[in-house]
Amino acid sequence: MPLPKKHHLLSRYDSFFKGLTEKDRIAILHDKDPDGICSGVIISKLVERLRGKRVDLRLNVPGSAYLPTPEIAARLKRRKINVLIISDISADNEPSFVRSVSKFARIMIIDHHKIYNTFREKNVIMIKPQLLQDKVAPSSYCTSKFSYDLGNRLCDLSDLDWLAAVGSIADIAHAPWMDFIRKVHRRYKAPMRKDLFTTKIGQVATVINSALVFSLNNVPLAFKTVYGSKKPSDVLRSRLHIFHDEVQDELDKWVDLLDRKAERHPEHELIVYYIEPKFHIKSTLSTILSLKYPNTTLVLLSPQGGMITVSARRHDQKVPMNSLLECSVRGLKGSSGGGHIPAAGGRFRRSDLLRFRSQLLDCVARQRKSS
Ligand SMILES: [Mn+2]
Repeated sequence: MPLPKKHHLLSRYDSFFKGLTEKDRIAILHDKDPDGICSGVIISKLVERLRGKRVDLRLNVPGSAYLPTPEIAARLKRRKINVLIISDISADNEPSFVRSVSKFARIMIIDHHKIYNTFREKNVIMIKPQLLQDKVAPSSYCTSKFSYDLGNRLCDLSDLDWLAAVGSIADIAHAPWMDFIRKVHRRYKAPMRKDLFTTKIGQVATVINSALVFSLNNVPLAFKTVYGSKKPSDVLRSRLHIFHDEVQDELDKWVDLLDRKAERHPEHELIVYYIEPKFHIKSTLSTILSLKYPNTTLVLLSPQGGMITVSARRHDQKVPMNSLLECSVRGLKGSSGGGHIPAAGGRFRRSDLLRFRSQLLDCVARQRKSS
């Protein structure tokens, strides 16, 4: 474990969790991908084990947005929440949300995205891997593994090791943790394979992901299923798996269509791919494609209501996808963009598609020149 033994941030983390009582009204707000689900469950189990009572409220950001909204703040207030734990969401990118909730609740942000803001409020704690150590890049220290390592210092979470492994595989954040991943595979009698997504542990990531991609209405079901599962096969045998085949067919279809439909810019090592898929497969599809084209910048676009959402991937990390998207949506009204170096996401209005495309080409050219 690369975490330091002593650190002022760790002591703040410890007192936050040790100070929770059954009288507190605790909410968990987690991201709606496998790492968000697994880390949300790990943290909620930590809360349950420490205070002898489950979290009072589970939430995710609705729709295609990933940052928390004023409606969520209002809902927390209505439900008399006085402790909010946020997992796998860079809530510091929405400081007004954090500040407004901090008026009535203590806040703990556990996340591994880029740092966008820091907080002076005494009742706001933000913990990210890069604030504690520099051995492992934040994008390779997924929130599930991070919250597992953090929580294990306070009470025994070793029965949740498989969730930390699932999150790491799902986020392509396994590389620094191969000893741990091998150990987890041995413990659950799952043979290791080169493609980790095909092992029994990796399949858990795929099954959770397919259910979420099929419909975001499955987020509560996914959380509940994982919370109630003692081992990987419990998830694989659960109702969650019924979404898998249909989503897989749709993914295969768009992988095959790339050759015919995508826009290629070999001089920029760039592929722009506009898709209109049946399910929300864009992020998963870009992850699959980034493993297939590791030395190419992949930008996938798809319409969602009046907006277009973007996924950007670059497996060899030669171009930082978070800054690339931040740059490409600059000045576009109602837009957002950011994330990790190898993987980022964003959105902008449909009417700005051409402007986004030309800004993207400018930004790629500029970033490649400067690197
Ligand atoms: Mn994550």
